Amino acid sequence: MVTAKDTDAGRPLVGLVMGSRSDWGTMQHAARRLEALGVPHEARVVSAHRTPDVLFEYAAQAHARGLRAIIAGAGGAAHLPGMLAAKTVVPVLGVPVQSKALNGLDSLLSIVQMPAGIPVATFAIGDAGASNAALFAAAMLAPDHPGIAEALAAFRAAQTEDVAANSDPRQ
Ligand code: RP5
Repeated sequence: MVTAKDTDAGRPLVGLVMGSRSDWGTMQHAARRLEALGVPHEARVVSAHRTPDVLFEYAAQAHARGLRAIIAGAGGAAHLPGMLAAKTVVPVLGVPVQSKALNGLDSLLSIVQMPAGIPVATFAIGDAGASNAALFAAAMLAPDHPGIAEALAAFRAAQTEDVAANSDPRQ
């Protein structure tokens, strides 16, 4: 069941941002999961390096625009999640994008090693991290949004059933 509060006239509850269009291959896994769970969201390219003013404006307006979580994906010297977190109280969920040079270890360390005071919840490198960040955002929203809670419970149940129905690895 999707309630009026869930959609709230289509106003996004989750901001999905990434440092480059080249991150979309990874971040689309978050978008797909949010879509499947009925979580209203938006997607934007916001670069810490190339568009710092846009980053500041996005973060500064995030709470007032109704965003309740920001999923931020970036690769390499991945400042985007930390810089967003520095400018908003909206929880930031960081997704390290797998870089070519260092396989995403650079992205992971850039995002996870925040000094005390400005937290960024950090997920696994790559597609799994993007997907899990979306599931985490849905779990954050679930207590206030029964439709999202229901969709999340259904996803978990289906996942469990799928393992049970395919438990013989030889088939
Ligand atoms: C980061 O630099 C982006 O998040 C991306 O992962 C990486 C490479 O960006 P492009 O050169 O592909 O635009 O800022």
